[in-house]
Amino acid sequence: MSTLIKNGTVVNADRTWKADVLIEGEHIKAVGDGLSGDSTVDAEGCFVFPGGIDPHTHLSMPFMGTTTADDWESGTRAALSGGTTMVVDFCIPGNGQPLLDAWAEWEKKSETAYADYAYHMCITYWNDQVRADMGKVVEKGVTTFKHFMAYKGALMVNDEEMFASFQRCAELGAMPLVHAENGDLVAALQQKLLKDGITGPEGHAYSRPPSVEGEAANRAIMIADAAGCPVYIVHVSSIEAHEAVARARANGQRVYGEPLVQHLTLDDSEYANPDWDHAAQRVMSPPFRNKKHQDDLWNGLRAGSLQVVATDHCAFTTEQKRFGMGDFTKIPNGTGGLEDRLSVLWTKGVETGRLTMNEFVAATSANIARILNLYPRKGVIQQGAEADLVVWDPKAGKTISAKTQQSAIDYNVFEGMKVSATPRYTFSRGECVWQDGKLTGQRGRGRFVPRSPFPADAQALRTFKALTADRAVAR
Ligand code: DUC
Ligand code: ZN
Ligand code: ZN
Ligand code: ZN
Repeated sequence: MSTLIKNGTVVNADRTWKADVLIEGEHIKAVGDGLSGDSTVDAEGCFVFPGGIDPHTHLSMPFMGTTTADDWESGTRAALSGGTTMVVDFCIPGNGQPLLDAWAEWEKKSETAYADYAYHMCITYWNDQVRADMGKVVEKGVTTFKHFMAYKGALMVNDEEMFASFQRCAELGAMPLVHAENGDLVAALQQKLLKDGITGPEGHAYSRPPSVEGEAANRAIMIADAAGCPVYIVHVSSIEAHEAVARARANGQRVYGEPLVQHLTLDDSEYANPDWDHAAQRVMSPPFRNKKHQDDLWNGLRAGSLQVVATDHCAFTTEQKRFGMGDFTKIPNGTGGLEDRLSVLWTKGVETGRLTMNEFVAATSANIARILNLYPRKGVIQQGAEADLVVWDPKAGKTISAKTQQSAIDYNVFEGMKVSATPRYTFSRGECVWQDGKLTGQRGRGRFVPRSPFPADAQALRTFKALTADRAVAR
């Protein structure tokens, strides 16, 4: 059974051209002219690009005394509706829980997925068992390990633990990811603000200034340098954190930076909204920043010092947010965005001239596939790749609204935003799973995508000794 996507313009990260795409089974069989298939899909007036990959989601995640409202079913449905065909979710062991037990829980939860998925494993405490289990996790196909430098008393790890884990990553050909905020400073600032009588959502932003993020990003990057491994900084939201990433890259360190679509398009004036619910719905960490920081993140995407755009989709209902009424430190941290990432980035990035279409594809799919070692299975439209693709209609605009969204929550942080483009069709491994505003794929069809360790030349050869010698010369 084959399908021909006809009359569209193919957009990859490296080029744009008029071509038809032939899908056979789960893969792309050919890209070009003069092809024929058993059935035809019309892409006239549309762009055809690789399905979005969101490298940062939290579906059904227990957090801050509750559980995120989007589960694997509503979350991946939301993803497909917006042209995202794969998510990478964070598997988070509870305190002292063995990594493989947490994996089993995540495996069970992800059985309902509509879209393909992978995991990052979180390192939330350290001992010999964790060290050994990291090897098993890599064997099972997860080669990225996340570390929280914030959430003191819960998920946070200290420098010693991080350094041990980073060295283990170097050994395994794995890559650490880091939530970069200085958790000690955040905790101290929270107490100070509460003592001063600041209890509303604006306190959340005051307690997590850019310096808190910049310090942690620099520290994580230096620790990675000492350990001889690459590092990926999640949700880079500030000039300070971006500078740390850019400086390390200029020094030859393999460091990646991931801004979120929310930080690129929404700013800290949201926390000044007198409606408590409105402000609390936008509480996430790091918090939204001002326009100066936003401009800087856009510049980074263009310049290549930041490589990918994610959502950190971590959705809580208004009712859940209200746990923090009277004490902002108890507002569950997180916002949605999974279904709107492509439309918002297209409208605010491509339509405004800030990004080319190719840069858009790089940031939403190709670069993510490369950095996470999924390429060219995912992230590109070419012969042999899996047929994860979007037929993108640049004239099918809509106004974002919670009333029409797939996500299970009762609001949308982009509410009222007019976006200029949406998917006409979304294909996942050759199957049309979303068509003209309707879900056509089956629940549970999503598959786990295992990943291999990173190639030896990427890091195993960069031993600590060689690295320090190189760097001494370079300076
Ligand atoms: N930030 C959030 O806002 N939510 C989940 C975890 C995080 O780091
Ligand atoms: Zn985080
Ligand atoms: Zn996150
Ligand atoms: Zn395949």
